[in-house]
Amino acid sequence: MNNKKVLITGASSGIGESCARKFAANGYDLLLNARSVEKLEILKAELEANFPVRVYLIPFDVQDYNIVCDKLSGLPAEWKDIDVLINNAGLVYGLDKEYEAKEAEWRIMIDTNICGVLNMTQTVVPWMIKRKTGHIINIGSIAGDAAYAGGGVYCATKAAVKSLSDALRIDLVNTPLRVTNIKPGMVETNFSIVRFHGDKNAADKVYEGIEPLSGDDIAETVYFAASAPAHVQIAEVLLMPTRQASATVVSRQND
Ligand code: 8X3
Repeated sequence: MNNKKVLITGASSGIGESCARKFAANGYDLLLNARSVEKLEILKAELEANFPVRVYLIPFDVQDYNIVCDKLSGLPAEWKDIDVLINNAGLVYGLDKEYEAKEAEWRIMIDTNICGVLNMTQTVVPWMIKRKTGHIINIGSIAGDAAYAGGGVYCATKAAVKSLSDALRIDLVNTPLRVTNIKPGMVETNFSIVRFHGDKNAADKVYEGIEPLSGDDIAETVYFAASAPAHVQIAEVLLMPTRQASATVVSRQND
């Protein structure tokens, strides 16, 4: 135990779940958020069995401002002392052309990937300012640096995460708080399975002939940023597989 607390959104799978394991292994108490409480309960049992840490579950959808405010303001006082906020919850739907993307899908991407980050930030950062300590780590994407075909809305949401991170860093410059934007390239999680609406074959093709990053690879970098000395602010990290050079340039073994 190190008496520090981390809040992770989207903690029931992928990068969020890996971050939960990494921070638990380093003695952080954990506030874990996701939509599904069942998966969180399994993770909580595993973490508390393996590490001397406490886990508090906060299952809700980050899309809704009122729900986020309500659930977080109802936390017991000691759990409001959040040292690290990892805004990880995010998703992608489809590879449709921008003018053909389905409204219900692009709205969920915008509401989760952008509004979700804002909802959490607006609630937690004032508490951090009051305590004069805190680190906001946003999970952006290589997709926020340059758009790609069929990625219009997803790329736009991750470009927004970069702008929100940069502006927050400026807004907090006269405080001890730090802001980091982690921008992964190809990471094999359920990301592509969700993109292709559960079509595992389509998802597997994305990573064919290349060794993608894992959620654990990203968690290492997130933890590196969080554990840097207090005077060091890692503003951004862009990381990708060795055989990836940009969002669209990838070398596959069978090329
Ligand atoms: C995920 C990166 O390029 O697969 O955020 O969309 S990409």
